[in-house]
Amino acid sequence: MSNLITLNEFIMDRQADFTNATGELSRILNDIAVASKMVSRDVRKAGLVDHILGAHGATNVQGEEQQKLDVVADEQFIKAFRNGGEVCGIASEENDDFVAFESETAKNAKYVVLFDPLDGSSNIDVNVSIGTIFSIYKRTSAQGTLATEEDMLQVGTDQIAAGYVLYGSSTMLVYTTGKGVNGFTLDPSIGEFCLSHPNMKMPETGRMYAMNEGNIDICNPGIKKYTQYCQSFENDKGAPYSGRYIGSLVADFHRNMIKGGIYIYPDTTTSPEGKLRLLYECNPLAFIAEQAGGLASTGKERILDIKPTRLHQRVPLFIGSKQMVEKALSLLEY
Ligand code: P6P
Repeated sequence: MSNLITLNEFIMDRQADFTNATGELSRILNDIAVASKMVSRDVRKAGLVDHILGAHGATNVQGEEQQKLDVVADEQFIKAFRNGGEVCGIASEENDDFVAFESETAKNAKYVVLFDPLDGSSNIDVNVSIGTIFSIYKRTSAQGTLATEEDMLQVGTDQIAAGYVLYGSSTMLVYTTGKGVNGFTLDPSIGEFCLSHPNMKMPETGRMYAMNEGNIDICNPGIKKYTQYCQSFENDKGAPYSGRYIGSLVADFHRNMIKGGIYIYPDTTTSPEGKLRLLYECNPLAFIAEQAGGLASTGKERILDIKPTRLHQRVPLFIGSKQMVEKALSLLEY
């Protein structure tokens, strides 16, 4: 037990990594950790407390029916950022517009956070892993003023930090501040996230591909060629890969971080921009993937290079082990 390192201890130890560190970012990461513990508690009892289960009735900006747990998680994170005093504004999948916090403390804060409070919510009722994804930027607007939409529409390479929480067989928080990727597992007996996966590296290759193959005939023909390559005996492994698609991006991405693999959600004839959102799904996971030695692309360009134009804009996503992403991209037909 003596080598137990809690998230809080780790963040404080690493504070020196940030030039002119004055603790704000550390406090934001801790605010995220506390909110994640609350969401984990609610997720773990989702099957029991019917006031959570079932559609909230409202639909979010994506036109998707909001599951009550989505809304609960969204409110949990917004409360943590509003009360934490280090964030001047947020953008979330569950909110049509961004939110600029109006207190004097918040208006003087330096950071904005973009997040998907509970990705994979369609899995809530079937008890499959779901996740939170977050991305932190320095504001571009002047301190002392309300946050602006421009603060939210920053290119992915300007992220200060990014991470995800996976509510799976255990609850894990994985994040980067641009100096590698580290994973923490929640120990419910002490209520602390503990360092369990130091310096995570995504294997250069793997044997698992994750894609909704129901889309195979309405996306780039090169993707069908790639899945056939994966399923053949003539591929780089001399044996078929395994298809593993959970339908929960964070769960599929985390498995690929550990075992190697690729996740593909392409543009299709019905969704010409793809399905996943650039700001609070693709950018944070792309930052983590690259920090761990992986790749993240739309098929045409690096995810992190895209200049956002809309809060909820969607992009195609090829993300995972370097060699697998490169192979998939090499087969695309334009
Ligand atoms: P489909 C969940 O809604 C999500 O955003 C990702 O977590 C997941 O990988 C994907 O969409 C599933 O989409 O179209 O395959 O059901």
